[in-house]
Formats: sequence, C-alpha cells, structure tokens
Amino acid sequence: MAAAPPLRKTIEDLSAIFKKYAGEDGNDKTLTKAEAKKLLLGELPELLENPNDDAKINESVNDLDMDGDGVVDFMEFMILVLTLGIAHYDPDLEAE
Ligand SMILES: [Ca+2]
Ligand SMILES: [Ca+2]
Repeated sequence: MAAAPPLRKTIEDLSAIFKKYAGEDGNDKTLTKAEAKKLLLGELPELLENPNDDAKINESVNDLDMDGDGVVDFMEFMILVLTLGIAHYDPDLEAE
C-alpha cells in the first residue's frame, strides 16, 4: 500500500488526533473540557502561555467552545487548526 500523499495524510492525522483525545470518555465525537485540555497540553503546549496555570488553560478551552454547549466538536477543533495554520503561513518563506 502506497503512503498517502502529504496533505491527505495531514487531513487523516487531524481526524485521528481529534478522535484519540475525544474518545477518552467513550464519546469520540466531542471533546469534554478535560479532553480538550489534554489535547492542548499534549499537542500544542507552546500555545499555552503558562501550562501550569489552570485558569489560563480553562480560558483557552472555553475559547475553543465557540457555540458554548460545553464541549468542543470537530468543527470547533478545525477552526483552531485553521487559525493556527493561517498564523503559521508566511508567503515569503521558502518551502523546505
Ligand atoms: Ca469525548
Ligand atoms: Ca461546542
């Protein structure tokens, strides 16, 4: 089996990462606040100004829950990924 092209692989990885953290409570469709916290700490620690500051982390998690239903769904997760992707992109940077 040939390896998936890079973009396709990235898309598959995004689903896998979301499901890995979301599935901890048996429901892999949404991240509870605790699951979202683990995802941030595990995958994006540099995003957190102070990983030891619980109040700040909870604030970041609340920001992710855009519709305020108490959990982070895949779309809300993808909005974060999109935002980070756009922030990371520098048109003047040479491709590696
Ligand atoms: Ca869950
Ligand atoms: Ca939500």
